[in-house]
Order: sequence, then C-alpha cells, then structure tokens
Amino acid sequence: MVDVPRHNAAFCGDCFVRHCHDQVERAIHHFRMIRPGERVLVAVSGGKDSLALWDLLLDSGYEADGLYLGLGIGGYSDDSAGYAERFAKRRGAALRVVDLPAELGFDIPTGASAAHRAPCSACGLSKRHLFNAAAVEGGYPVVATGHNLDDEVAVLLGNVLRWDLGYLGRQQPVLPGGDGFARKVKPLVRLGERETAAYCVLRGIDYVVEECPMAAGNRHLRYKEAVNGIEERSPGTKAAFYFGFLERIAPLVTPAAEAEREGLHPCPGCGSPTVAGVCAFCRLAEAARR
Ligand code: Q46
Ligand code: ZN
Repeated sequence: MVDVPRHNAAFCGDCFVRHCHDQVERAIHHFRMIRPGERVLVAVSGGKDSLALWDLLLDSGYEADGLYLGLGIGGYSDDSAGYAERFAKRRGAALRVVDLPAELGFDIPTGASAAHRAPCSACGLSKRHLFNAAAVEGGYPVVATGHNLDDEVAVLLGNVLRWDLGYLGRQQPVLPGGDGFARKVKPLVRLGERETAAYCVLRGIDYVVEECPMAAGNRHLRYKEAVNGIEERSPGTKAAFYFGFLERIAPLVTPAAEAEREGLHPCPGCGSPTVAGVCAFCRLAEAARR
C-alpha cells in the first residue's frame, strides 16, 4: 500500500500508478500544457522525477523524446547518464544527449567559478538555455521538466521569503512559448517527491539516488526540510500553499513578468531571445572558455 496523507488516501500498487496518471492528466488539461499531436521534449536527468515523468507521458501516448545534458559534474554526471540511457533503451524511446564539456568546451563547475556564480545558478541558466535551444532546433513546441510539488513549494517559499516579485511572476506550471521559445511545462506539480519515488519503485524504474554533489548547502534543500516538518503535522499544507498562490497571487504578479518578454531580441551570439545585449549563457560560456 502507498499512503498519500495529503489526499487522506492509501492505494494498492495498480491504483497508485493510476492515481499518478490522473494527477498528471489533470495538470496537463487544467493548465493546457500539451495540445493534441504536439511533440514533447522531456528534460531527463536520470533521477526519479524526470524518469517518472517520461514514463507517464509515454504511457499516456504522448510523443515524448528525452534530452539528457552532460553537465560535467564528475562521476555524478557519468552515473546519471547511464540511468537515462538504460531507461530509454528499455522503453525504446529516443534520447538526445548534449555533453557540455565535449560540445561546448566547459563544464558547470568551471563555468560557475569563471562567471562568479553559485554552481546551481550557472547550472540552471545553462539548462534553461540548452533545453530551449534543443527544442527549437528539433522542432519541439514543448519542453517538459520533472519539477514536482515539493520543488515548486520550496522555490515558492524562497521567493516569498525574499518577496521576489520578478521570480514570483515567472513561477508558473506553464510558461508560454513564443518567437525562439518552446513552451515550458511542469506536469508533475500535482505529485510530491515521495509519490514519484514510489511510482518508480512500482514501475521497476531504476534511477540515480545519489544527490548532485553541488547541491550541498543549496537553500532549497533547507526550505524542503522546513516545509516537510509542517506537512507532517498538517497534511495538505504544501498543496494549499502552492495552488493558493497560483489561484490568488499569481494573477497579480504575472503581468509584469509577461511585459518583460516584450523587450526580448535575438542574442547576437546564439540567436536565443534575451533582454540583455549578449545573453547570459553566451557570457557564461565565454568566461568559462577563457
Ligand atoms: S544538477 Fe545543477 Fe542541480 Fe547539481 S549543479 Fe545544482 S542545479 S544541484 S537540479
Ligand atoms: Zn546567446
């Protein structure tokens, strides 16, 4: 049995897998994430969330290909690539691979220190850029990522603690596509990380369990711990916090973020839309290669 205190429910294995499908379908339809016939590029890290997402989308009949980014984070990157490749092979699904050190000439630790950014900031920036570029180039209108309810709650708490209205305005389960932009969607926002882990176990999906070594000290991990303590005593708090934000606060803060997109123009280095002269990714890559 898998218990989900948030829903005051316990499921047998088959019903739990169905519950995961229901939650993903509800998110996709409610937020209009994927339209019929659209090809989806799934950002795959080799971890439980992205492999569960890819599996769920394939089983629901979506044309979903994976994209794995080799970030050059030592043995962790080699291990996680193996999990992504084995999953793709088992499912007979197409996996694209972009290896940063081999194809772009730098890795995340080098890029972060050269650009004077925290590793996760350099990594997040690179991932957003490279997933979007691969989607645009490959003709995928949608990029799906494995962010789950716990991830979104931790990010939301961080944004609220700093009242960062810019980030709050962009914290949506769907970011619209546009010229040079694929739509970004998060179909797992109705599932917590305990649920994606249980889904993988029930479906026999092997995933990388080891944490990225650069995550140590990451403040999102601290926010997750804090919220888990509250959720344990008051199940449903995470969902109420996140979906309450989407319903009541997001409509007040998204218009400013959308207006920002109007100032976008193509980066002279890579052609990706940017509000700066040369985009942040090109500046990072150039600093790293120097
Ligand atoms: S991979 Fe990249 Fe994460 Fe590692 S460097 Fe940070 S952001 S922790 S999801
Ligand atoms: Zn650029």
